[in-house]
Amino acid sequence: MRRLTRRLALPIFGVFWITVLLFWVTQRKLEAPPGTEVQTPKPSVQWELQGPSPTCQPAASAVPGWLRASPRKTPSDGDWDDLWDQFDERRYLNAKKWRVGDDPYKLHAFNQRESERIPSNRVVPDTRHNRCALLVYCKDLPPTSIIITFHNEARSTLLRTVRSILNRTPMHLIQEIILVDDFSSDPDDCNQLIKLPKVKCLRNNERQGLVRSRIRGADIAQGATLTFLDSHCEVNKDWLQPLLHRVKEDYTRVVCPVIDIINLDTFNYIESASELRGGFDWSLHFHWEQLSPEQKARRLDPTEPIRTPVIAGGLFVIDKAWFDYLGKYDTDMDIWGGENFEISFRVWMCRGSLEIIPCSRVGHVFRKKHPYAFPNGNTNTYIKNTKRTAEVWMDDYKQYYYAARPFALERPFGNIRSRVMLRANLQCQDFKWYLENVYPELRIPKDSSILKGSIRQRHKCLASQKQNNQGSPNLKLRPCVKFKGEESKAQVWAFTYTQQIIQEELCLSVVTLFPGAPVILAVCKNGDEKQQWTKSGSHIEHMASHLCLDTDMFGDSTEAGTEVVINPCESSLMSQHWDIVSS
Ligand SMILES: [Mn+2]
Repeated sequence: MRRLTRRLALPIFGVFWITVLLFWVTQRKLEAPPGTEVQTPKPSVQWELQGPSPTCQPAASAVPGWLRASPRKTPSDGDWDDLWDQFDERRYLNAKKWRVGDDPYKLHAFNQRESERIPSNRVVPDTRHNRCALLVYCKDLPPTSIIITFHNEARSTLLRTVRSILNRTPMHLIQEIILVDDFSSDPDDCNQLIKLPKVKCLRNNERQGLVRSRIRGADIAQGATLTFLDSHCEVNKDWLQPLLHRVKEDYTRVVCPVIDIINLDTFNYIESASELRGGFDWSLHFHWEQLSPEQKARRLDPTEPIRTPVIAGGLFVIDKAWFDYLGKYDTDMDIWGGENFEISFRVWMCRGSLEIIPCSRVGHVFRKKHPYAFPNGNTNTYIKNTKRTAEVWMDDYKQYYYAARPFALERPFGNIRSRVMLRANLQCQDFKWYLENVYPELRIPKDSSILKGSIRQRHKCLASQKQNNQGSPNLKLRPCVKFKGEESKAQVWAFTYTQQIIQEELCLSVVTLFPGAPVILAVCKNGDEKQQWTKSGSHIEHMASHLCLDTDMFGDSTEAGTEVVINPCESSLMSQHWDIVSS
């Protein structure tokens, strides 16, 4: 008996140990924090330089804990169904419906009829890379305050934005949805939506513009992070978790989704390229740009975040305390435009970073024009906002901004003292650092000189002439005027280092590259060969066509019959002889 026990003891002991070992291993696997399973970016050189390694542990905040809002209790699934039932969607939409015979593009610059035909809870294709579905995010992400500002948004698109959020976001991640109605004509556009779960409505008593409206929303937000969205969006599957995850790891990151395209005619949801980032030229004009071949080669994992020099501005997540600490926004910026450069430069230069997260996708209706009026005109507002950005953040490099936008020089831009002080208090890097470390691809022009003055043919001057209720002004030869005022403004031109001939935001351009083609005024577009000119002797040569700026007389040879064209260069022709008299 004793021998048997002794013989069995060894195997029993072995089995016992294997069981204990197995138990221990499985327990460890279950207990492992979710962050360790997250597919982290391959440590390329750039990534190693940026921020701490991904974990679910938040980095220490710049702001004391008591300043941070504590998340509130969220309603249960039962409450949530009741809330939905209280909202009469059909009644909300029908009150403002497109009517047969009206132009469906008139009010919103997109196809209102099509937008209304599409259900508010439609399914959109999952446009993420298939590896995104494998990622695991922190389970204890804090709820966010979603802030949507709008001015006379179509009810159908506004509602679809909100419903897509409620349908495709885990409820516990939404602290609240704050709609900021920037003085729309009908307060009910916003007010009726507070019957939806989590939705709050703030209304401005006068038009404030995007920046001040967003700050108003941010100031009442109770979430630890702020999620800014546009009012004509549809969020895609699991859009929020990857954004909140990145901010939780490091609160200095400001993160954006990839912006898919909702077609403005058909409202089709279209996947956009994911390997893009935000770029700009010296006129502070935003564009999307491809990653360079080297950057693409370094990306081993398509789910890796993309560092971006600037954000498009409409959609992003930022830590609330970090947003406040960094000085929110420049409240003297009006309506829309340019604020994205200001916040982008500020975040980078004051020790934060900007990222596009490929696994987060949000659709947006891209329009060709603004459907609403700017009280001071579209260009004036854009120039004021970008000029404030250049003056506060670009140091001596602002000369290239002025060289690209010569007419911004004499524009009023308000007082910037508080923003300059903010930059000093935050002890931010200078713009040279930004160019070297964040956007080395932006080339610094060799020349920033501006030649400004009138373009004369004998005693006549090249002048723009506004047309009644039409887009771009005409080009004419007019008697030269010296005194100040609208008339003389129409005769001032600037030759820039980009080879453009500019007046305000418009450039001398040609319709075609053939002899006799009319010369017109068109919105300046960097690198557009139709807009590039060079002065050679007394000629002004169009570079792409090698034709010369000329005038043709039609009919009665009066001023009204003069047309500005391009023709084969001939040195003897007086109609091709131009003098530039600087002012
Ligand atoms: Mn938009």
